[in-house]
Amino acid sequence: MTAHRQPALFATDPELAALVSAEETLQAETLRLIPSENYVSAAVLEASGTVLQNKYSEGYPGRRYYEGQQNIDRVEALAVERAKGLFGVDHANVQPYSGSPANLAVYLAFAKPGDTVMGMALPMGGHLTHGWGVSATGSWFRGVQYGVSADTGLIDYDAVRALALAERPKIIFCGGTALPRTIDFEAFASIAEEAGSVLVADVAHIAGLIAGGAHPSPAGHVDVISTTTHKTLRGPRGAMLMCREEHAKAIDKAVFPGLQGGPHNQTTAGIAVALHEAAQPSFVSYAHAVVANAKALAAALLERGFDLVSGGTDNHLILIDLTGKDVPGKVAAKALDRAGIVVNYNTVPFDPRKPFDPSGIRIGTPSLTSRGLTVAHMPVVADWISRAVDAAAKADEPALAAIRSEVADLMTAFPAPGLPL
Ligand code: DSN
Repeated sequence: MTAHRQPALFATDPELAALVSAEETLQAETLRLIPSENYVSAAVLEASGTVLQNKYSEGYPGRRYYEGQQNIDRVEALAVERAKGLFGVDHANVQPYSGSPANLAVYLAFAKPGDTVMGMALPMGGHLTHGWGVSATGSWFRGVQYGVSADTGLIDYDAVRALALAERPKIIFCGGTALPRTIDFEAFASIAEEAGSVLVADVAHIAGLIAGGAHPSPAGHVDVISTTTHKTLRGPRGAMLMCREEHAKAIDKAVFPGLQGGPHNQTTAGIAVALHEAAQPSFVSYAHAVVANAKALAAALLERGFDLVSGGTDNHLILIDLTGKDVPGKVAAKALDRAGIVVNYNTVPFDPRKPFDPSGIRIGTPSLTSRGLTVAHMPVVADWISRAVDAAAKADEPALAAIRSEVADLMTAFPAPGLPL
């Protein structure tokens, strides 16, 4: 029998262990282009799977409702200090379970049900929790939404200002999930100040780029920074809220006891390790390489006749509008998956198609950069995408299988962090 990476799990529950092994193989052999995914390091993986799992610790370091916090308090304090240092903020709360609960805590801290809140519309690149109708944030609050200009695919800051001044929202969210361009936090700050709104930067997608100096920081411009920890930041699945000192009490109270119970201490440990890694010089190189790869990939896709929302990218993310290719996003995404290239189908701004069957695919470079791929590989990646989309149009399964084999060959030469060789 071959040695197993999780021997105890394999002995206790071979059925589940086999699924974990299969996922390891899938992640190792495929080209993962989902821009919100990444590979955590072996150190983050180890920290996230420790006996810290066994401990309840409602409250905050030094102010808990359970005893036995000698080590847990220090773990959380370490994560908090590292977050403050890395992002240059007064206060950090590392307890939110993930991005949506983090954003809900922001609502709880600064608004009352029925209040007007403002964010980018989901089909324009925003997030569900920025006041979109099907989310609790769009049912319990009155969400007003901005978008991008139809001509440029860019945020029209004059239109955002006009909406904010007309609506005077309690909270304005900037940031989103499908924004290929730099967010102008200073412009949002001046709008929020004029409108009398609390400004929240949801930087979940770009937190690692900010930490590595490859995207301007919202620190000093916004009231609250909300982020997940598992995207470009390369930590475990969790979230953080960071803010000015004046908002610290409101944020902490909203997270606990307002919204959550005991923090997930094993995740806090993983976040602490990820923040330590993100403070190293190598992470600065990583963040800049993510952007360089995305720009090179965008250029290679444009050369191959793809239409990109906003014409390209400034960050880690590319939104491809497939309208001109006559292959809808979902068909393309599923064909790419069969070719070993993992993406997600996505609405594009002003999409005439439905969200579950939209016109676009969303890709990004955080994961491939973590594996060491460089700008020299991006024409190859663009070629695979182009060939796979053509194959999807012709239902050419052998062509997709051929790409899958080429992808696996290259990926085998670039092992992923945290995965078995
Ligand atoms: N699911 C995240 C993403 O893929 O962007 C947003 O919550």
